[in-house]
Amino acid sequence: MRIILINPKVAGLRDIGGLRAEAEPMGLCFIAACLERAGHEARVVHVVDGSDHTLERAFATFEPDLVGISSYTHNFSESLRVAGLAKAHCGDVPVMLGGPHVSALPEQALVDERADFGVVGEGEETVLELVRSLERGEGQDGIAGLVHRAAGDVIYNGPRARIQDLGALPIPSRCDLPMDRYRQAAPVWIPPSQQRCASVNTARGCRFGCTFCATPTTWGKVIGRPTDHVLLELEHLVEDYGINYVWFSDEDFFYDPSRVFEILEGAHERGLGLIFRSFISVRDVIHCGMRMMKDLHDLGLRGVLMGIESTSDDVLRRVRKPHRGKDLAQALHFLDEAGIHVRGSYMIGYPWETEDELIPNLECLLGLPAVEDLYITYVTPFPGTVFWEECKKENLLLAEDYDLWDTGGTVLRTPIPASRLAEIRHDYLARFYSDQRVVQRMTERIRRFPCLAASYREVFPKQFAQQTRETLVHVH
Ligand code: B12
Ligand code: SF4
Repeated sequence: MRIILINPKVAGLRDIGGLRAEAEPMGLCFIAACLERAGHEARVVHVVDGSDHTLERAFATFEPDLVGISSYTHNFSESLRVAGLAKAHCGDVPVMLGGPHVSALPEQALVDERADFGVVGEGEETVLELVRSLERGEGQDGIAGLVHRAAGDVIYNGPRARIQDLGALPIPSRCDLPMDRYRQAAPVWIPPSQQRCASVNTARGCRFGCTFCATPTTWGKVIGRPTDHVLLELEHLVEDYGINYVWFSDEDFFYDPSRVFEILEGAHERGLGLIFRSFISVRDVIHCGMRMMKDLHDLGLRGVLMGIESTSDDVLRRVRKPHRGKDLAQALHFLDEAGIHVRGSYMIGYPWETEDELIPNLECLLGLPAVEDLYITYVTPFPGTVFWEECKKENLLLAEDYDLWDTGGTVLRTPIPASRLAEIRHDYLARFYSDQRVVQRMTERIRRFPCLAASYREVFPKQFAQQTRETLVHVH
């Protein structure tokens, strides 16, 4: 069978601070590799520009028998639109939707006739069984993890057990992707213009249960790929794609620090010459300690993305974040000493946070060490999360239009009006990047690691005030 797997992009997605750096849709790459291993032809289409041209060309040249579309909450309506496009171009081809939104709201996947199947949770095994049933002209009643139609009803067959041995999966297939396009906008040794970046997924799930996060909804407990399996993929990325920079895109990369060490050490021993960036939680930095962070830096870990989310203990407790304010200061100190670049992600728009509380909470951030780079989003109650249930119960949802759920604006009734929140966010970010303490941090890092100057100059020119740029140029 010929299967196209699409990662759609909403044209005009709100840009809320540099995370727009594209990355390979790894879920689809895993599914494509499984389909290919089973003897099917699969093509992954990553719509990076938000136009229909790429899709229309793929439909015309590949002539699929089945189309799959990845659906986040904010692009659910776009996924349905792409489903309609596929049907229009490929003679009513069957369409399946999968991804975080469908995993949270299984039956919703088929509210619209443009979608024929929904895949809940992990897609690899369900898709293989679905394809087999379509080839044989059989029904789909027994396929766990699948939503389908039967006699006019939408039927969810119930969840599928998680794959326990991720090492049994093939190495994800990236051969259809624009690999020269992927960049990480963080000043981590290699300037974006010289990056050959790949995103590698080493584990699925997370140990924690933050109320706002969609990861527990789709995945639950963390299951890792065996180290050798990850190293095989890293070797392949270097040899076949000339990759020099890897982003570990799993959110609980550090669930077992000894595994992290093995992966980085293994890459080092193989002489792959890679540098790395990953997610890390505040708790994990403290658990690993400064010595280990330094060792990981020396093995190539040059940047981390850390979920700070708030500096207020009250907020952190309410959203069940596993760290507290005092841990944050210590973790940042360790990372600072280790020379690891920190991008902090922070959320505003909590339904209980007043302006009198938010402003000092943001102010607190400026006094902390190490954060040089900040990503501020609006807390968003993704379907299926505890926070979503809480917001529904308290009648806090303003918008049911999922297009707005891209974390680039509030969809909640908040004590601070939406326009004022946007103003606070805008003003704070402008102040953050020109604050002398932040500039000083960058200057210090470039002094310690002069080769970083080129990277900083490329990543920050627009955000920096003239004064900042002059300082950096001067130091260099
Ligand atoms: C890497 C990542 C990104 C990357 C790129 C992702 C990409 N190209 O797909 C970047 C950094 C660009 C990104 C951006 C955003 N992201 Co993001 N991202 C992730 C992250 C951390 C990992 C994704 C991943 O690789 N997972 C591993 C693979 C194996 O799993 P998977 O993709 O889910 O796929 C499996 C199943 O879901 C299913 N499946 C998925 N698609 C399909 C399709 C079909 C047809 C089938 C059958 C099955 C199927 O099968 C796959 C294999 O088992 C997830 C969190 C997470 N743990 O998943 C958040 C996550 C997906 N992101 C999220 C969000 C909100 C965003 C942003 C809106 C954030 C922002 N404001 O900037 C943007 C939107 C970007 C866009 N272009 O639309 C949310 C989505 C929540 C929701 N309900 O929609 C998540 C879940 C984070 C969270 N914890 O809340 N993201
Ligand atoms: S926010 Fe991060 S730490 Fe919390 S559950 Fe989600 S992935 Fe895990």
